[in-house]
Amino acid sequence: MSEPTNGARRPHISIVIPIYNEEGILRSAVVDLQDRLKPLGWSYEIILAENGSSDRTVELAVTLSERYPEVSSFSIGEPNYGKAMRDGIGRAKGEFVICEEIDLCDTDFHLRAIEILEKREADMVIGSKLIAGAEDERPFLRHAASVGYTNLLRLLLGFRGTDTHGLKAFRRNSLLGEVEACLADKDVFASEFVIRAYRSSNTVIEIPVRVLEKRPPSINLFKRVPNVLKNLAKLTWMIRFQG
Ligand SMILES: Nc1nc2c(ncn2[C@@H]2O[C@H](COP(=O)(O)OP(=O)(O)OP(=O)(O)O)[C@@H](O)[C@H]2O)c(=O)[nH]1
Ligand SMILES: [Mg+2]
Repeated sequence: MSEPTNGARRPHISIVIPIYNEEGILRSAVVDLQDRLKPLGWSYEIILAENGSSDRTVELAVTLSERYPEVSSFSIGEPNYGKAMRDGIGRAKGEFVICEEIDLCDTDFHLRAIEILEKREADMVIGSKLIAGAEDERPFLRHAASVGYTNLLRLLLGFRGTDTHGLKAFRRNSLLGEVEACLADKDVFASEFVIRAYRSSNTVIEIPVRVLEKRPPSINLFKRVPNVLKNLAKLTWMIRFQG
């Protein structure tokens, strides 16, 4: 496992971005994100959490972390979204953590979520693409799959929200225990984390977001289904029967 390329600073806000085979948009997304963060005057870090890429993603992430003091990166073995997020959150030094996606980088969500967290109106804010007022501009099939997935979570696990895969922002100290308690990895980590947050003593709220991806996802929707269903069955077993 490689160490984060920048170590000493303690920023106020940590933005963790998992990346996998993102050579096409990585550089422009990180540069553009920093351009949009600059006027906000925040003290922040961007953590690029990579695993399993077979293209030039690692090389580009290292170059970005060498070039920009706010950016760091690490790489940990096989492709695994959940493991990358978990490790990225573990390395985050900010009081607030934002879980981003490289094809979204939604500073409008960052602003609204951090304001809510600063005012202590919630411990976790989720940007939902499925709640009233949201605009999901992904292809209809992906939207429908997300609605179906949320309904499954409601049915199997009593999930009370609308979107576990939305962008998230949270107070690190309040939620770190829930992150560490998560047993599911890969795609289902995001759902377990959110469901655990709802079941904990923390206040979780959703706000509507507009989702407009910069590129289609790297992994085909249908290829993800078997793994998601397997992990969902495991998650149901863990949460229903083992707490
Ligand atoms: N480190 C890591 N990052 C990943 C992996 N798979 C996807 N990502 C990253 O996770 C983010 C979201 O991935 P997408 O391919 O856009 O998937 P998506 O269907 O839009 O995501 P969800 O709707 O949140 O499930 C991007 O920043 C990807 O680079 C992985 O195996 N490892
Ligand atoms: Mg996406």
